[in-house]
Amino acid sequence: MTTSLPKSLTHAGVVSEVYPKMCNVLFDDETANGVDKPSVKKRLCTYRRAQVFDREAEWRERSPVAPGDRVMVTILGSKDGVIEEILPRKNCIQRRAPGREGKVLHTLAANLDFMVIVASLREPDFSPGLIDRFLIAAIEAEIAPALVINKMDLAKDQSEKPWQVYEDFGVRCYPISTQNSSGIEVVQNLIRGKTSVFCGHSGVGKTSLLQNLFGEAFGKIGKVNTSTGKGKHTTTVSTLIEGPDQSRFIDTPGIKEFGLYKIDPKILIQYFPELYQASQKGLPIEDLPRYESYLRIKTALQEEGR
Ligand SMILES: Nc1nc2c(ncn2[C@@H]2O[C@H](COP(=O)(O)OP(=O)(O)OP(=O)(O)O)[C@@H](O)[C@H]2O)c(=O)[nH]1
Ligand SMILES: [Mg+2]
Repeated sequence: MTTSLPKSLTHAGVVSEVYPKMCNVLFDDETANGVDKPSVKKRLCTYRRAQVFDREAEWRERSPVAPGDRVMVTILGSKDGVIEEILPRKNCIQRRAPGREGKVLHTLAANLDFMVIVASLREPDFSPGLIDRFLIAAIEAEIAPALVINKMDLAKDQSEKPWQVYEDFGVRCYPISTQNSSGIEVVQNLIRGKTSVFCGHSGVGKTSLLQNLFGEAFGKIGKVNTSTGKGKHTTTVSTLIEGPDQSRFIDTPGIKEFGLYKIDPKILIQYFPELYQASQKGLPIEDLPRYESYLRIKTALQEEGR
């Protein structure tokens, strides 16, 4: 939408956290508040739903803004603001909103350069199903992915490498431990100067990794349930944090399901590069490691009618 307000009253920023009907915005320029107003880096902003929703859209977004969205804000009072405009997204990661009927989307994060898929070797066990779905979403949104395997300190045997299949078809894989800081530096170099989203199951150590990379405490770190090996959904709101060298990180809450949308099951195989290549060469694909996962996702997409 276009705004009729004078340009000097609106200021550019990036959405850092989204709450029902409100979100926090980090401003590009802390001094943009005017001479008579105190300089505030972060403001809680409201959005006028009717103004920012696209009524024509087939799919409705659970919330019209997502962490990483670029917005124009009118400053109100000393601490608050109103979002006047959401700038077009370069890309985004979206899933079907869980527990919602109809065509409702949840945008996990927007305007990304990089996706760090975090898994753990154990506690919780390495789980390829969600990794496959995140990789599909990354290919679809044209965001470069990397797979970080945390909790390597829990390895019983150094040859344990459940991520081999991903490495074999070209995904960059980084075994690390936030507990003894091994492998952290490589990840740090990888994300320097970029906007990266950190995603994966609850309890794999996303927040621990970000605190380790960032060298600062923000957000909470939870315990993993010792009997089920599951995380406790400690991070509840996606949070964008500004780091050094203009890097930005988005910590996301651990998710249980990632319902893909708008992916045609007929061409799903193209999102599994090793299966696709084999099929193009007329080779059997049924024995390849990710074939079962491919079938499961294909069936789910067919049942959902996309
Ligand atoms: N052994 C071991 N434990 C770790 C490591 N990294 C994190 N943990 C532990 O794993 C648990 C979960 O860590 P979090 O950082 O809260 O995990 P998360 O992925 O942010 O979880 P959610 O916010 O629920 O999605 C905590 O008890 C951490 O101390 C590691 O490298 N090794
Ligand atoms: Mg967390």
